[in-house]
Amino acid sequence: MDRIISGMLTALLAMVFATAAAAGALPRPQGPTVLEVQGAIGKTNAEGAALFDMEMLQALPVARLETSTAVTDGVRSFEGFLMRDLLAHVEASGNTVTATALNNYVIDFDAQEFERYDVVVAYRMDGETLQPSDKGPLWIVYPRDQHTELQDIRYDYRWVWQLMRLEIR
Ligand SMILES: Nc1nc2c(c(=O)[nH]1)N[C@H]1C(S)=C(S)[C@@H](COP(=O)(O)O)O[C@H]1N2
Ligand SMILES: [Mo]
Repeated sequence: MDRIISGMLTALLAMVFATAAAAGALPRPQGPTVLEVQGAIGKTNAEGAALFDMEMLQALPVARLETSTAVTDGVRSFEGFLMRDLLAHVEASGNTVTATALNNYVIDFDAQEFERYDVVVAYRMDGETLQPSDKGPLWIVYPRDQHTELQDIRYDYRWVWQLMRLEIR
């Protein structure tokens, strides 16, 4: 009898853990939140949102990009994560991504763009952590030198610096 009950308990616990995994709880950030993702996402760690501290963002696969920019001199070397990796990580399912920056700059992206191009959300430039006083802590950077069609004013305004929020619709 004891054995049957303990077997049932084990099965019940397994179901509870499987449900928690499927609901996709992300760990809570331990440090200050630097990025908030909201909207059509399958994984959250707060009410309707996925919050990330810098450590969580740096745990994503590291993406490196060498390119010139529209606002700095010469070729810069960026380090961060791919936008599409972040969107997959939170199980984003919308077609439009709205980015908001600390200075209240807001712009919409077609989510397909992040499949077509290796768009990087950078936290380092030339080995230095991006500071909020200079494009940081997060800067959306496009592989501008790798694709001539990205060397265009329509893309320059998508290089959102001081990124703080993404909303998926
Ligand atoms: N956070 C933030 N990112 C931004 C902007 C802004 O005002 N705030 N301006 C955009 C625009 S309109 C352009 S053309 C490029 C370059 O802006 P700049 O020429 O003012 O440096 O950055 C884009 N990213
Ligand atoms: Mo601009």
